[in-house]
Amino acid sequence: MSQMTEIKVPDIGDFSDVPIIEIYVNPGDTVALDDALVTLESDKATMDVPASAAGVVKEVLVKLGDRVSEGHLLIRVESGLPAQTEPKTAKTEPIPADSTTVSAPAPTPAPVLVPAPVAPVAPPPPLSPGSKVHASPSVRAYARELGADLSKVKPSGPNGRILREDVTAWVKGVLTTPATVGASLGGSLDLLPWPKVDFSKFGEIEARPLSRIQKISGQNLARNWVMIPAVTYHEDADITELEAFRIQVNKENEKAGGAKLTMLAFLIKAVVRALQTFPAFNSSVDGENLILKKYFHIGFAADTPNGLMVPVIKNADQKGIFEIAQETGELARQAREGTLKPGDMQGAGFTISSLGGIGGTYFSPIINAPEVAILGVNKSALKPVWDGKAFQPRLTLPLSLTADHRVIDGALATRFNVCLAQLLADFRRVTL
Ligand code: CAO
Repeated sequence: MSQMTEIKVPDIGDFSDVPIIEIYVNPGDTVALDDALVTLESDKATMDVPASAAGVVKEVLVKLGDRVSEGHLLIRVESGLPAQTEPKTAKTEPIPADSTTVSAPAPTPAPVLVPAPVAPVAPPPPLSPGSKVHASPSVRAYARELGADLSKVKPSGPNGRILREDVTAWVKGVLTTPATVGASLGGSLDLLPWPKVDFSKFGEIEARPLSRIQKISGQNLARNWVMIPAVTYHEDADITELEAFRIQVNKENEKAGGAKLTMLAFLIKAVVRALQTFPAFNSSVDGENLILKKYFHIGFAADTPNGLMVPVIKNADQKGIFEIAQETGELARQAREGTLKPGDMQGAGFTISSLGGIGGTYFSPIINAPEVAILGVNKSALKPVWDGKAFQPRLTLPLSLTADHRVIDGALATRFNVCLAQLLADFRRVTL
């Protein structure tokens, strides 16, 4: 048999004449026990009045802005369930008047609205000093659940109140804004807009549109720079013997009209060997998992007239150095001519960026996500190296390894560099 329950304002302590600032139900709505029906707000706290019976809302007897006190009839609910004789106390939440944080709700329902020190259930998002956020406890709880910073949410409710939909809209906005993708919802980057300068005020200028490749790689690089906690580790490899060997083989091959060995091809082969020793460098972060790749696809940065491209040598572990040299040359040519196929730029597990043909000493390459490391190489140079008795001229190759610190710490990165330098110093080790 159905029964009508009258839901009234419960005991709200010393307060009276408190305005209703939100009404969550309309006639015909079904409510469950303890669902928030209305929110009251005094100058010190907000409070949800919960449903003391489950059922269908028959009448809403108040409207926004009405002032109510204990015992004021709010809503009639029809239900088959027996009504609770004693209405539950309201859920209260103090409003921080001038604090710098949004307070969490009191851990146990307090019958009064007086703000009490409360233990936050989660680290509260910061508010700018002096600011005041108007939101009901349920909306605050919803925001906390999503990690939304209420001080950043644009309110659309009466008197500047933040509604549940406002929080949802803010979260959606954060998720679809490229600059903040991946940043924690509560800690978006909050960057200043890009400076707008009229350069022509200072002298003659020419506006040249960025190429398509520059735009695409620019977005990737910016994301990788911002999202990866990356550290660059430097090492010098003694390539005196390796370079002598390369020159000797190339001379022999020149006579026979064969292909030319490049330092990049040796580097790819040595890197594959180092990756086999340190599998974490051939991995990707995927949510809670680290994906370790059993294949060895090595990307290499190619400088093209239209911008940077990264072709990939697939299964480099199964290829000889001549084959790798020939393939890098061919892919670099295609990159420069703009004829690379998409498949030729996919699947890399590790990337090498060689500036050795140009110069430089060291640099900090940016990791090509979702990879976790990249090796930068500059121009080899003869350097005096102390052998215990005298300085010897040694051909030294500067290596710059950037690694994702979430996966690779400094000790591991340095071990990788030392291993790579040993492989290059004595290439016979590659076969061990
Ligand atoms: N030290 C000294 N000399 C080197 C060297 C090194 N580390 N690496 C290459 N060289 C020499 C080569 O031996 C070659 O000389 P020879 O013609 O006398 O043999 C000359 O430099 C030119 O080499 P290369 O750069 O044309 O060829 P490569 O195989 O070394 O590199 C490629 C190919 C595609 C990596 C290169 O052409 C390229 O595009 N590099 C730029 C990569 C880049 O832009 N990285 C930055 C990314 S972040 O902005």
